Amino acid sequence: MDKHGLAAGMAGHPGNPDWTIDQGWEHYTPEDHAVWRTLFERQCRLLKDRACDEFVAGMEALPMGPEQIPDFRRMNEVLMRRTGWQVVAVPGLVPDEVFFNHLAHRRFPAGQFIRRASQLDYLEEPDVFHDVFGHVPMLMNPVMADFIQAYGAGGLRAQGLGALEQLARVYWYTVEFGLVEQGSGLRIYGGGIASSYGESLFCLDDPSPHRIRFELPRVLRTRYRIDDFQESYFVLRRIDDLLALADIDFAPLYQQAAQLPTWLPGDCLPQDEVLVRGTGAYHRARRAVL
Ligand code: HBI
Ligand code: FE
Repeated sequence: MDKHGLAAGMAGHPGNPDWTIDQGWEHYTPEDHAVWRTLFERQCRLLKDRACDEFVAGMEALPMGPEQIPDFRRMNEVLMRRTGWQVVAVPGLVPDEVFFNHLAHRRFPAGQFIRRASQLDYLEEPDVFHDVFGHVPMLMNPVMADFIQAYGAGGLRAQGLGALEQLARVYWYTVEFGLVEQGSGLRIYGGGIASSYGESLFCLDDPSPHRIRFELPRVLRTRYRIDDFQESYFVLRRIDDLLALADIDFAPLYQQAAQLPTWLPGDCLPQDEVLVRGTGAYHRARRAVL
């Protein structure tokens, strides 16, 4: 089981070693494009004052609109020119090794399928809306582009050190669920939030989650949720802070972190720079239900 709590390749191993498949853009049905349109229009309305400037700029520069699911061939022409990245289609989650290898070579594995109209808000595996709407606009930003490649290269090294779990936490609390200070408030840059209606509201508006300053040693030891909204969000001062992360040799930090206990997703520590202390009410209510 990988960190999504799923067996990678639920959609089936496509046969070739890097798990890529043809997007088969011509085979998307009108229903598929209609689901894309619904999700795209709803998220664009919601993200107006919530997404960070870099996300908005990336989106505006991409051939991506509500009409239809983007054709990766067209989108990659723009993306490649901007940051040297390309999106490759995969059937769903792929094994860690394959995932890190793609990222290290500036290939972003994107789910080829799109969710059903009946499951707009909950998704087991990243689909094309999560990956392309959620992640690609930030891949147009040179700092994020370098960071994710460094993350991929680091992942290949981390495997040798048995530190994948720690490194996955960094990805989770930045690329997936990261917030950044901008203007007079907090803004979204994580693709897992940007592609989620509920979490785009929850992470900024709900009194329940903590908003804590991103510190690498802290995040390396903080576990995360895969089944629900996050209990804490970690906040960068600016997107460029990711560059410093891309240059760090994580190895010594893994060693230190590995000797120490992990922290729970909802912990708020004395040494934390707490921007917003959450009430935790949302998750407490859910635990009561389970
Ligand atoms: N990790 N091992 C692995 N495999 C994936 O397919 C994968 C992942 N982490 C994150 C992730 N996919 C999704 O967030 C995609 O959006 C990239
Ligand atoms: Fe993702």
